[in-house]
Amino acid sequence: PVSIYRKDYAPPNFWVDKVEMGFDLHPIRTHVATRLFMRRNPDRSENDLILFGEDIKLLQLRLNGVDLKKSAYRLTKECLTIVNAPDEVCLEVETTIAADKNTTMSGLYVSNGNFYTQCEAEGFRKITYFPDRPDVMASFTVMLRGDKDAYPVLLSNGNLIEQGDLGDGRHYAKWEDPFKKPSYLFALVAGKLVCQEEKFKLQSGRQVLLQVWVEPGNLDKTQHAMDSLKKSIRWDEQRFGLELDLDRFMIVATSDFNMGAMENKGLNIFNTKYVLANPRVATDTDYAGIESVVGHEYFHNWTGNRVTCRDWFQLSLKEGLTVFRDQEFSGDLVGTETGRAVKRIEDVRVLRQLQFSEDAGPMAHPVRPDSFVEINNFYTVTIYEKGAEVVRMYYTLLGHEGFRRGMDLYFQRHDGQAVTCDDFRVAMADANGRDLKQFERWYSQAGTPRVSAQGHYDGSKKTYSLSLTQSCPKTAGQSKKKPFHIPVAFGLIDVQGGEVPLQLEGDTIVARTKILELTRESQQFVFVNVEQDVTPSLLRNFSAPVILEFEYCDEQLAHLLAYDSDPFCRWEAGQRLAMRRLLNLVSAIQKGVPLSLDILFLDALKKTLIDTSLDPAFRELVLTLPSEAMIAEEMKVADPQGIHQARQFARAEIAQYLKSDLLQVYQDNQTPGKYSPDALSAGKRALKNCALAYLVEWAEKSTYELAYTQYQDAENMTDRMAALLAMLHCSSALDKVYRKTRNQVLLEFYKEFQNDALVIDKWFTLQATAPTTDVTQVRQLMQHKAFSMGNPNRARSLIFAFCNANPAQFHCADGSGYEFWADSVIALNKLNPQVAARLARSLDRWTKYPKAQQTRMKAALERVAKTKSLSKDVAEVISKALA
Ligand code: HT7
Ligand code: ZN
Repeated sequence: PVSIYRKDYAPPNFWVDKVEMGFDLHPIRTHVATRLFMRRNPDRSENDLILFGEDIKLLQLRLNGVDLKKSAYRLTKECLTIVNAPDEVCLEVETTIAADKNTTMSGLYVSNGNFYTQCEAEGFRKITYFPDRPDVMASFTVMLRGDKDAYPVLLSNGNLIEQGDLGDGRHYAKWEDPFKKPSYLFALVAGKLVCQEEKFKLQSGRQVLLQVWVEPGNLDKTQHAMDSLKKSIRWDEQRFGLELDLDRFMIVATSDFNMGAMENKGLNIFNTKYVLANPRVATDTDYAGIESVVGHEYFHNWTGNRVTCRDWFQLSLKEGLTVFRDQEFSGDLVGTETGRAVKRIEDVRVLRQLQFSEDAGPMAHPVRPDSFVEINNFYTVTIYEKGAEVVRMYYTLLGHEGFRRGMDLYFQRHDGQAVTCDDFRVAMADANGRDLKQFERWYSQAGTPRVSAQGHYDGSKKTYSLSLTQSCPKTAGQSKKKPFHIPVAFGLIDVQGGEVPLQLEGDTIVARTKILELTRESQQFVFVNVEQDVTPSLLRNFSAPVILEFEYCDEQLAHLLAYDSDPFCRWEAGQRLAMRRLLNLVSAIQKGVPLSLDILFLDALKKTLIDTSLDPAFRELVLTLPSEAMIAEEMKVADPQGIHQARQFARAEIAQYLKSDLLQVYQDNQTPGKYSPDALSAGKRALKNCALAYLVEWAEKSTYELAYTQYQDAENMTDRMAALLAMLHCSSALDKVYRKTRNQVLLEFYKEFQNDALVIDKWFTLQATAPTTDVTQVRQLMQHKAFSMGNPNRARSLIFAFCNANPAQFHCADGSGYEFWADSVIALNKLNPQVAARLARSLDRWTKYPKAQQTRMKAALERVAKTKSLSKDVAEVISKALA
């Protein structure tokens, strides 16, 4: 595959000032007439006008009013070049699109008879020939024409300036976007849709119109998205002084979508998963997801749209920053300090499980990549989640006000521009008079740094010395790494569990938490006036995306779990205790020696479980053991079956030891009355359902029936799903006895929700991830009438869920899981390369498994590599895995 390099960036030869587009919508043949007003870029000496186009039919080209002869331009599969174009150009382009044949969900496509577009990253070129690159920003006017019955609703970016009848059963709508934008933010939607709308007053007093558009029948599921949108608008005003710049803001939901949502200017298009909710069909997690994704897309209006990316290598400029903003939004909305910490822990869990693994695998790349083959493969956890951690480090280093100063300067300097990650870093530095040059390495160096810490207490001097040493493993193309600028938030806990005031040698400031700045390979920090021996609390609030090594003994970890004032470190101590034991259990399983869990650990869990002064959501997090994927990450050679067995053993032991406490917690955390997705109620449900999941491990009729009763009586989907999950995923000896009931329940559930696609997705996932579901059963589920490979949500709910979240079955010894994976990647490749490439990544870490499994995985990878007409999306992932 051909790589594109960041170092080769050059500005365009021509700028586009204005775009006028006319669409005659028809599923088989949509006609698009575009008029582009362009002018030569005085900074470039080349005269060729380069436009990109893909999978469209060119009908006509007219330059400054004259039809262009074939000899005046070059046309390839991907590019239209007008040789020696004049300084001022008005280019008229006519194209046609077969939207009904477009299964890629990029460009213009049809879903349930409606038209939608997805132009990020390079989908606009599937609509018309255009300099489809983010540094070309233009103003757009769009005329939509279509059949009135088939497409009663016609939407595009900006303001509706005209609409009317065309006769012959057709009508039109004309839209004008008052802001210049790159083509990736273009959108149109047309079809049979209905909306919930509200007028909303901005803080400035200006009134705006907010709309949430859905397919008919879904209006009972839009309130939460609307509420989330209003909260987002208010939050950006209050936290960053950023106002909605349009008079109208629309959200449209579609069930066919490659990702979560898209921030098209004024016309956000969403996957239904992140819009539709009511208590009957959506869980607490769904509600939280909607709030954060609605926020995320809305926040892009400033971080992404008003200030955009110069080129796609700078993707994290908008994505990392916007994820940071949506994380802060969700944290602020919870309103309590522990609530905020719970959100932080959840975010860190995702980062560690997915991004650390990406950074250690063949697709490792810096937050600002140096090259790519297919940009769609770079919408990764590194760009998004690690990118957000990088932004969070500015926040930690500069403080709340300092960060705000940096943001203000960034907008002051760059509003209306397409810029780079460096521009953002320089704004942060300049606004605060700080030198952040070394910080640049967070953008340029891939891999997860390791920080190893050592502490020494000197009773005679009353000092505590902390030594920190950093290193970073090599990654593809980067064998030697330079030291990072790492903020290490640090505290000390005394024997009574109290916080020790921190004073650095030679410093007068005393603080409870100190932000230590590790910039060299090794540094020492000496704290004075430390009256007694202490336990260090390191990397508070997870102040940097690093792996922290410190030789804690079990007693120290139990002490931190009980007393640390930093909830993140408190939770982390519990995870370390658990991980140590889980790894020992795996090793015991491999050696065939008896398994056991110790009282120190079980008591530490018990203390947290029964401590009603703690937030229920926090207790749930502590009680949740590290996932199978996390355990695998800690092992040199992963053993999926051993890991599953070890984790199940630990769960059963914990269930036995905490028997009566779990029952008590289960009873104490019921949430009767009207459902509310607020953090406290959701936290109670999470803890109650965590207790239930442990309780079914007793392998006793009484607790299994508790789950069954909860399933039958549940008044919301959170409790229903949790009960189903407990019944389906427990590994207890009652499994056989209850198989019939479970199958019956699954059938009934399907019947009840068969018309609700998002619930049926859950139904597939539940089965795909059950420890008893093997490859054969997944293949059978693919034959179910409700399964469709062409719908990304459905493919994810079954195929991805099995390959990524059922490791013990997916990695079964005969390699049939890998055969299934290869078949699925090949089938998806024909329909939707972006989705296929995501699935292709399930074998990224194939070298981490035992030799025999490696051989089978390699064979599967090679089979995919040899497939005819392999998309560059899939080819890039597979070739990196095999490199
Ligand atoms: N900025 C959006 C990215 C996106 C996307 C990228 C490639 C292919 C399809 C896509 N759909 C949405 C979403 C976001 O980060 O807000
Ligand atoms: Zn985004």
